[in-house]
Amino acid sequence: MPVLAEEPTVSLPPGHDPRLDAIERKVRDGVRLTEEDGLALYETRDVHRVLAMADLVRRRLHGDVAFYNVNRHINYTNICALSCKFCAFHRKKDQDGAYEKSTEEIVRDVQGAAAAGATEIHMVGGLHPWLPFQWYLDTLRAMKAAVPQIHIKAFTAVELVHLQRISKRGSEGYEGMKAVLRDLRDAGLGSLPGGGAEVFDDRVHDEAFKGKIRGDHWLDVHRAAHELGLNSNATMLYGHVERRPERVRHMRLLREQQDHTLRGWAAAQGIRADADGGLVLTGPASAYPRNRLPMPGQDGLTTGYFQTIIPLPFYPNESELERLPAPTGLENLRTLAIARLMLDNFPHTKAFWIMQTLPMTELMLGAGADDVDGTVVWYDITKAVGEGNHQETSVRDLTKAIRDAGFTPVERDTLYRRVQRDGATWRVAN
Ligand code: V47
Repeated sequence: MPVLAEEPTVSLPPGHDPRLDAIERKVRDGVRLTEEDGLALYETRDVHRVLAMADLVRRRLHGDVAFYNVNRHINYTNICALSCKFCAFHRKKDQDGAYEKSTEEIVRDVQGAAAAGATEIHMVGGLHPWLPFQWYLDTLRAMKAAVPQIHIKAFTAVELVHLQRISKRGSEGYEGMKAVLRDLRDAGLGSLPGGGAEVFDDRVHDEAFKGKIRGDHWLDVHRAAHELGLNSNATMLYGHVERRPERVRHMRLLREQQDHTLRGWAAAQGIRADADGGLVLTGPASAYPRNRLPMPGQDGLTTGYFQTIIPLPFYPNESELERLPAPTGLENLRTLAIARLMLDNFPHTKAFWIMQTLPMTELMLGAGADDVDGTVVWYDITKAVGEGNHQETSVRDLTKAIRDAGFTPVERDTLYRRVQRDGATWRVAN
């Protein structure tokens, strides 16, 4: 008798994971999730239920709106005193491909961006070994003088610590950082991007980006910015040498800092903290008698705050960690959804389309993301698709992707205010 070939294994549907029942109740009731809950969301086979919970939260906050902006990234130099293992962007001074842009070139970029209708410049770079602090102030002033309306979101916490050092305020600690930020703000800095956070963990730090500031220092820089009224974002670079519990802890640390930052605002809004001082902004509507989310200019808002979490999947290509596999699409979706669920006091969750790709971004809009970032992009740091660094999409393509995913596109400025536009001319809507 012929031997029958073995039945191919069929992967069974995930079935019911009872751990998710209690988590879902918490999400529905607006009760904060623990780190253990966060890990359960990572471990469960029922990833679709995780995505659905994140979608519930996202719709409570933003309905079917998905935000995008018209922006331009400027990387003023790739010359960097550091050599982080995950980074394929940095160069040493005499290395092939090293560059630094002059203030004049940057101003031309800003003018070009404004002519194309950009509302925002996102400007970051390496830790340049000899540009003086004055160059940064002069460059910001020149950018603003050329296009006063443009919002400059610039300098990661890592660069800001470098600027503190070169401005000779390194020995002044936290107050020195505030003085640096005050000078930059007065020269035209509008907010801080979320880069340089990586994963807040000392083991991961020492293995993958030794030399960079540690997590507590990154958080201090953002706290100083918030105290000065500057808003900021936060990233999490995952899928390299970190483990899932370290990601969940990273989210918890960001959430705790935001609790402190928004305490005064929440009291003015009649929002009650939980027994541990946690401010959950993702619960049912009845818990928010006035505003659910902070917005610039609101009563009782005297500080800046974290606006959005941006989970960044690791791209191994050309980095020292090239041997590692990039995270899978499913892991990216799951991580985005968990960030939405854990960061219950962050107004926004961004699927940065440049790094997630546009098709994945469409899926992410139904899994917790409410923002896709910008259109006018010349992006140097990672390449998700194709060759070269010209990674631009038109408003038409971006809004089509948002609509195809079943959402309503809304243009925002850097501070998430709605934008009214007539060609390249724009203003913040009332
Ligand atoms: O800080 C570097 C990351 C970040 C790799 O605030 C890498 O709105 C993946 O922070 N694979 C810069 N990631 C990007 C960033 C950002 C992007 C979009 C919007 C905002 C915002 C911020 O890119 C770096 C680092 O964490 N990065 N190398 C890599 N190989």
